[in-house]
Amino acid sequence: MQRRDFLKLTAALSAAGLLPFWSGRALAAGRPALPIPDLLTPDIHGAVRLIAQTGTSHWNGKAVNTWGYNGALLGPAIEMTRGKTLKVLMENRLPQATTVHWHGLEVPGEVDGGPQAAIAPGSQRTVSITPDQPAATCWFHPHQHGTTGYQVAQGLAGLVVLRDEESEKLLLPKQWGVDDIPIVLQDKQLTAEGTGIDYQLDVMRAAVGWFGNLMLTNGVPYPQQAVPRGWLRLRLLNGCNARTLNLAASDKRTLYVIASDGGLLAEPVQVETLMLLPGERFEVLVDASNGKAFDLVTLPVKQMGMTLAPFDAPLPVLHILPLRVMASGSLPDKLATLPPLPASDNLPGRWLQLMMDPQLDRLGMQTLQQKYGKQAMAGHEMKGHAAAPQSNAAGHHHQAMAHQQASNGHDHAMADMSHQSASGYDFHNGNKINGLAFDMNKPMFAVKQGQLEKWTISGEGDAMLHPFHIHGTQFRILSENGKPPAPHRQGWKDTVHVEGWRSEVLVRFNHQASAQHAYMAHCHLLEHEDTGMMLGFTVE
Ligand SMILES: [Cu+2]
Repeated sequence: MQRRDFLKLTAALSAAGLLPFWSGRALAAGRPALPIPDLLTPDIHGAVRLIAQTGTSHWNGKAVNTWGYNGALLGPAIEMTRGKTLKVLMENRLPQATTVHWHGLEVPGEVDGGPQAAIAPGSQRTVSITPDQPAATCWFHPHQHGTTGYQVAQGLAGLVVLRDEESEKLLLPKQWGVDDIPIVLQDKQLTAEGTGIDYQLDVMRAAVGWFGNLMLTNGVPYPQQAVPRGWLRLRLLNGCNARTLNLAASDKRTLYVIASDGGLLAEPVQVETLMLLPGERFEVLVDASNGKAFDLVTLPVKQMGMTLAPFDAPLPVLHILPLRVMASGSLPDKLATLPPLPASDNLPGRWLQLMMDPQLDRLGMQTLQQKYGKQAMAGHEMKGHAAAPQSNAAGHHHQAMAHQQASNGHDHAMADMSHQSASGYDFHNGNKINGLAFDMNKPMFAVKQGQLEKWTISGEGDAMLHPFHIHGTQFRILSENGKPPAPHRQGWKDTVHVEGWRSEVLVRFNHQASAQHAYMAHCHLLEHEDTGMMLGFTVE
């Protein structure tokens, strides 16, 4: 038997709970195996089929109605190759309209799957994707305006594994599900009976996002994975609606970050903890050659609503158990050639001011504190009025609009705190960009195809996290929340951290997007997006 086949067999046995005698003792009884999504490769016509459907998942011994692609929950990992056209035949067997957005892929607007590309229940849609960008771990998920958060929470999300010639030449671990391990991380909230996903888009979630107390890794709580000894490659996706994750190894072993959203970094970056915002991907290599078992854990974060148990302490999300078989991948010193950042002084610029309606901000925080107590506030004070933005005092001098917004919030809040209830307020357009809630019929601006631009995204005026995502591009971060980006965030990215301050990115759009199929730029905290913090733009 070839070693490759043996490893595959080992993985298959491990998944089936039938490990060989020499490793069987090591796996803890009762802990589920990590489900590995199928790698979906094109048929002889260069096509794959993606069916959005309903199904049943089992958590805590109860059957729960969930949604998935080609299955009951989540989806396959679709393999794509740079320069090769892949046809995706999509079918909607859900009771409501949905779209399939290719998050991170640079594809034309009509392929991108934004809110204008709705597929009605019972209908089909086919797109042709010819990726022309470096190898990367991307993903696909619904982008139906107003219900994106709901549909993702029901279980709709899958990975895209984009390959190219250069990256295949590297000796990185590349045996799917053996030493190249996809990891989709999501939190969920189940109903009190435990038989349904308890999704709510109310004033509290519109402000802080939907969150839950059940943490899932590829759809199961705290699974285990037997691995060969040596280098492991973890393809990490934060697929949470709103929750930031802060990953580490339980024994603090080094994580070697090799890729961000849009592909390989120039060289590996060593970190002990790795923050992933909602929608972000990173690939890390971990050295498992000492044969010792360890956990991948998520550490507590300071994000409103996300501090509650079990996230108030390091929470294990995956138990990793090295076997006696040796792995064959390695960690190269050099990974990819990234173009140097061009001078950005004379580039066309755009200013995107993220705004939360002060009333939404206040009512949302108020409800959060009433429901869950002070420990849910992540250190933000509710002194009977909207939270004072703590980290952005300086911003008010620079940005009149944000200042106005913030101070209005305070006055307003003080005036009607006592007689305003969350029930009488319509929050559905409570989140905005440049003063406007998302309007599907009005692209906000037009960008010239191929033109490099500098976009500044500002979160001045509120204290919330805004993981900001732009369609149709992989960009470079010039500054992130007023600071130079961390080394592992200096490569290709499609999501940038905005929190109380401003971030600058260098964007270019190589494909066109018409008004009928505009590209989106939005907060990837899905409840902010669904309540208006999104804009459409064209590329001509
Ligand atoms: Cu946001």
